Amino acid sequence: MWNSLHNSALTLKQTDVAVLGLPFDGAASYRKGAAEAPDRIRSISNHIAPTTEDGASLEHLKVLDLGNLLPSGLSQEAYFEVIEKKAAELFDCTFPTFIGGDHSVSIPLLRAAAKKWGSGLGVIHLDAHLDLCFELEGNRLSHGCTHRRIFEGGLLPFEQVWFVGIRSFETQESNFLKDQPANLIKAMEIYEKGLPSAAARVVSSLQNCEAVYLTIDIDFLDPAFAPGTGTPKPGGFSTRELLAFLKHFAVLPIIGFDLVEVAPPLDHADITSFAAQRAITEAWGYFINNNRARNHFK
Ligand SMILES: [Mn+2]
Repeated sequence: MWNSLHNSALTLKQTDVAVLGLPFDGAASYRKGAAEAPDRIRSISNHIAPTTEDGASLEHLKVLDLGNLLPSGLSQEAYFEVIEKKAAELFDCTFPTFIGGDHSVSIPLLRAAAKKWGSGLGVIHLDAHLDLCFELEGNRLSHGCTHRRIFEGGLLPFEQVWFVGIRSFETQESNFLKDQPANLIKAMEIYEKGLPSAAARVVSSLQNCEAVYLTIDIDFLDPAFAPGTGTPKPGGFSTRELLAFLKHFAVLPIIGFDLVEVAPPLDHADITSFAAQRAITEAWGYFINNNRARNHFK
């Protein structure tokens, strides 16, 4: 799909979408492999027609695949500065689609978005985990610390982030949440009250935001649907349910998203990469034509 849509002659300002791979899994706490995801998902996409599941064609999309931004021997801090700078450039002129990498790569992405939109930004975090640890295994830039790093320094108001699909708590995260109530929709609540009700809570809360950023950890899905990920958590969602969430969020001014934690070496028959590719395709179908989302740069 991307090889038929990708047009290297486009300038960033001319694009509808820019794809950037972030092949970094140095901050995964358990099993690595997410660094291989951008290339695997690209490769799969080249065998899939550029159409949504509803039959809409994406052939009109102006797509520029920027390839991978490599860590190139940099420290994690230095690499993240490079990512943040690139993300800021992309947020200024296109709809970025970032492919991780472990979830730590969202730290510079969220920083860039928060610096641009500030209190006008909403964030939707689809994940089994909160990623609110102060520190994990001695690393403050761990994939388990993503949002904790963002809330520090008041970069983003806590009440404008929605944690959806949560079914895992580190003790330090539970302690943190005692002082700092979060917009939390646990997996069991979605199971008991239904997906539309969960989606409606998020949408009504964020609908007046100037911009909404979406970060999708593939372990939001149940391991049955996404076995290829570093820290799977049973009791999650089907691929069908993920796609349904995306459809609900189409009314929001989504300005870009990342999809992280796909780990091809841990996968079976590329199930997880296929799910990721599907989610990216549907996200483009739902979000790119959303006029509200495009107003900020057109
Ligand atoms: Mn996770």
